[in-house]
Order: sequence, then C-alpha cells, then structure tokens
Amino acid sequence: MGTNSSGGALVLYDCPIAKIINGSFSDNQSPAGAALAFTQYSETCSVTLSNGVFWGNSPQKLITSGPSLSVTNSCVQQLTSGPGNVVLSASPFVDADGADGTAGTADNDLQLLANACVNASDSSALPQDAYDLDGDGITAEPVPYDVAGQSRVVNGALDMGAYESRY
Ligand SMILES: [Ca+2]
Ligand SMILES: [Ca+2]
Ligand SMILES: [Ca+2]
Repeated sequence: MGTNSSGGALVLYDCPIAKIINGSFSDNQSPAGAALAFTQYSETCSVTLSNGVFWGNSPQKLITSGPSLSVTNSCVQQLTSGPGNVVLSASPFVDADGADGTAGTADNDLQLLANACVNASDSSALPQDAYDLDGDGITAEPVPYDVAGQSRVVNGALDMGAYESRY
C-alpha cells in the first residue's frame, strides 16, 4: 500500500526488464498508475507480472501506460488480457484495511479468502531458492516459503499473491 505522485506501490525508471512474481497490491493511490508506474520507458522494455493480486488501487486499477507489459495468472480488478488471469468482482483479501479501517497499517490482512485466486497460479514462474531459505543445501528448487514464512505451495497448487492460503 502506498501513496505517491507516480506509482503508488512501485515506480520503474528508464528501461525496466522486470519480473514481479506473486505480489499482492492493495489500496495504492497515485495519479499516474495506481499500483505500478513507468517513467522514461521505451516500448522495447519488458515487464512481466505473474501470479499477482491487484485490488483496490486507484484511480487506475493497475497502470496507465508503460512498456510491453505481460500480466499472467493474476487476479485483477479490470479486464487484462493474458493467459490465466481472473477478473475479480469483490475484494479477494481477508481484510485489506484491517480492524482500524485504514490501509497500510499493521492490522491489515492480505491473505486470500477462498476464491478464484486460490490454487490458480503458475508454480513454474516461482524464482529459484537462490538463498536456500529452507537450509536444505538445494538452491535449484522453487522458493519454499511465502511472505509469511509458510509453505509456498499448499494443496498441490500455487495461489496468486504473496500469501499462500491453507485452502
Ligand atoms: Ca488497517
Ligand atoms: Ca533450498
Ligand atoms: Ca495453494
């Protein structure tokens, strides 16, 4: 969650070649690209969003414009072409602004409700466990944990977003 003049959550400068995998973007506000913005880009740049969840960002739901942008296997609030995307009609999160009703504070819960974002993303997009987070001596395996330190893949299939649900 963020508020910025350009790119509420993230601004990519110059010619980004970026892959953003399993991110959860909620309640970001910016006049230029609510969740993401790009500056000084050219159309030869390439940004891939895979397995993400985007909800409640405003005024634009995702971005206004940018380089070649590929959105795949993500839960989105507006129609986005690309394989595996799911268009949401309600918040996918347990409680995005928490008990205090304010986004971006410690009581927010961006874990997934039982919905179409669960078990519907692409585990082959997960990065390698380069830092051997699970200490098994194997780096040539997918990242084993979600953002909360729980198992990254549960019930045999990867969820969209930063938190893996128990569903
Ligand atoms: Ca809150
Ligand atoms: Ca490992
Ligand atoms: Ca799962």
